[in-house]
Amino acid sequence: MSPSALLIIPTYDERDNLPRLIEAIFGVIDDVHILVVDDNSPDGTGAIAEDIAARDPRVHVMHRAGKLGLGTAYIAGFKWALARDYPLVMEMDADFSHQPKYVPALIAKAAEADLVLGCRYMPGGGTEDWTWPRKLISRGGNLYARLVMGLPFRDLTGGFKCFRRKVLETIDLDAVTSKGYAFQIELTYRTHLAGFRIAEVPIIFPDRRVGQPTMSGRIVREAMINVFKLRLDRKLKPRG
Ligand SMILES: Nc1nc2c(ncn2[C@@H]2O[C@H](COP(=O)(O)OP(=O)(O)OP(=O)(O)O)[C@@H](O)[C@H]2O)c(=O)[nH]1
Ligand SMILES: [Mg+2]
Repeated sequence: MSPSALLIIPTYDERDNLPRLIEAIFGVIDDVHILVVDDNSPDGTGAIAEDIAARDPRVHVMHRAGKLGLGTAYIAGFKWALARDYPLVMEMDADFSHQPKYVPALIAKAAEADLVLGCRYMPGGGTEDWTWPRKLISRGGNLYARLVMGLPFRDLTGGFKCFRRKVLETIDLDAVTSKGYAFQIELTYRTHLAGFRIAEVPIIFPDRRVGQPTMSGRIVREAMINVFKLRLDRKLKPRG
């Protein structure tokens, strides 16, 4: 049987999370494939991923030369997926903030939508263990993106998503400009403008337990500016 979905997991220094994560994913769903996109993690995550892939044919690894950023890791993963026949392609973080137990729910919802967003800000969803500044940044970022972009979705900054391959074949992956926090917003914006159906499913999002946090003021500023630029981009106009 061919797998229903490819899960793309970008990694940078996730040696303590990755083996447990892959095991947990296959514990809830076994007919998916996983592509780890590792940016030459100094902690050796890439070699650990290779070990797992050598034992399990469902696991694949892409190695990149250095830390090139989350956005380009996903774009590279999408292209890898499109060169094969996965009907669904998912984005997932390695740090357990995206809980494996929700993978089947996102896949199931893709029966009726072209893009499914894991959503923290709807009934049944939420965040755990967040400090108030982090809550404020996330809530504010979502509100800002929603207003500036005119998008009717509740979680635009999350990165736990399931795309039908048609979406990735249609939107211009090489035109995606955002790298950090705004990358997720831009993908959803482009998907929406191309006329695809987008649905949300509730997720509880716990904070990372192991490893280094990456959020910084610079990332947030870049995101705010990028969202505004995208909205003004005349090449990006609603269809019809
Ligand atoms: N390949 C690759 N993966 C990355 C890069 N930066 C982050 N990641 C991975 O992308 C996922 C999301 O990054 P996180 O560090 O969890 O980002 P975050 O959730 O905004 O912040 P914290 O969880 O608070 O650290 C994780 O699996 C990281 O290992 C990168 O430059 N390249
Ligand atoms: Mg995280």
